[in-house]
Amino acid sequence: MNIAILSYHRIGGSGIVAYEIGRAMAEERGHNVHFIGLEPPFRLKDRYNDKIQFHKVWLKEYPVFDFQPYAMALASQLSEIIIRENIDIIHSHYALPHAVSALLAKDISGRDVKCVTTLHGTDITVVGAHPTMMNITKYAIEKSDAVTAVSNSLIRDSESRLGIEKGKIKCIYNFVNTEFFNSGLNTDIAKEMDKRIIMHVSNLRPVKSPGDVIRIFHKLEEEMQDQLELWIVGEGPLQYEMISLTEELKIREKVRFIGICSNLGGLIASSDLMILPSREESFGLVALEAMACGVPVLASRVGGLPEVIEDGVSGFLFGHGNVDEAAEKGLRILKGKNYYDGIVKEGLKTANEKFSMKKIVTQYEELYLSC
Ligand code: GMT
Repeated sequence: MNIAILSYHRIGGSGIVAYEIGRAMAEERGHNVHFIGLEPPFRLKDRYNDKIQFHKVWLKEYPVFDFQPYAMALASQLSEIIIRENIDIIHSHYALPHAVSALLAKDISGRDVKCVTTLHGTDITVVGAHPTMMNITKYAIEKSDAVTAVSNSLIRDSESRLGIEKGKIKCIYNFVNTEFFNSGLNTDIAKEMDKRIIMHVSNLRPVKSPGDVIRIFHKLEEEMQDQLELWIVGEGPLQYEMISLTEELKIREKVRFIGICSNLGGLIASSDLMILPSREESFGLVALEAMACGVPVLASRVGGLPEVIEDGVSGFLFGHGNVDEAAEKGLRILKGKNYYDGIVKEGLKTANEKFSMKKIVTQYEELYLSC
């Protein structure tokens, strides 16, 4: 098959999943894959394959436009690619704008190309559910030939918030590439540390409740006196509020802000606990990446996270905003060696079995073939 993949190819769960699906379709299953976007997927830069091409979307600067119309430029250039490359499937990650551009490109090209759309979360819960964008999001879902969501929770949200008919959206979970995330990656970083590392990875936006990371760490630190350090990986708008909070709680010197890091697997594998206290999370790919690295996860009981983590078995869940419950569970993990090992073992099993890359990529390939 000739497959076009539309995604935001920056660092972030949806871009990673989109890239890994395309890479596996080309490298492991012999399909021709065309990534289309403003920038190539960042993992592609280090990896050549003659079955993979990247097509840059060019934007025409014009002073009358308040904003460059990316969705239209994409639709126009994609309609040409459909014909030139004989595209069979367009796989859009995010309803907006990608699925809309894909439908428009199909119409312009006049070809019977199939449109597959994957919903990742904020495209529904934040953007799509907003009255200004609801009708076009619903249109993109209803007109796509097949629609998937990364968790059952996201399917329920899409059905209830947008009034989508039951059965239209199918759940295909996210997965993790264990080449980049595994317990063997544990690096020199950890060996040089005399403290245990508590980690948080996100884009530090309000939906991630990053202030709770600091509050939970503060409580863990109070109990474990100088044994812990908090590492924050990623960057985003709430970073300065987080820094102020560390100063207020007098723990500034125990918290490192690492920023964006390309060796994420190595960093995660060097840590002892991952905290993910989000207000909303359709799946929580970083939780799965931590489990694949043999690191226990302490996450809020929201969205798709209970589908990824079994509370008390493969990780721990707490009520969103309940810092006391989170700290109590965090201490249970950090203080009990046998307990810790049991959670790690179950987390690894979940990452390698329930969310195995091979199994999930097969589900996408079967979906493409069934369209
Ligand atoms: O979490 C974000 O803000 C980024 C966003 C993205 O585009 O990667 O994440 C969403 O998609 C990921 C991949 O499917 C999911 O693992 C995240 O849970 C989801 N984020 C939210 O629902 C808030």
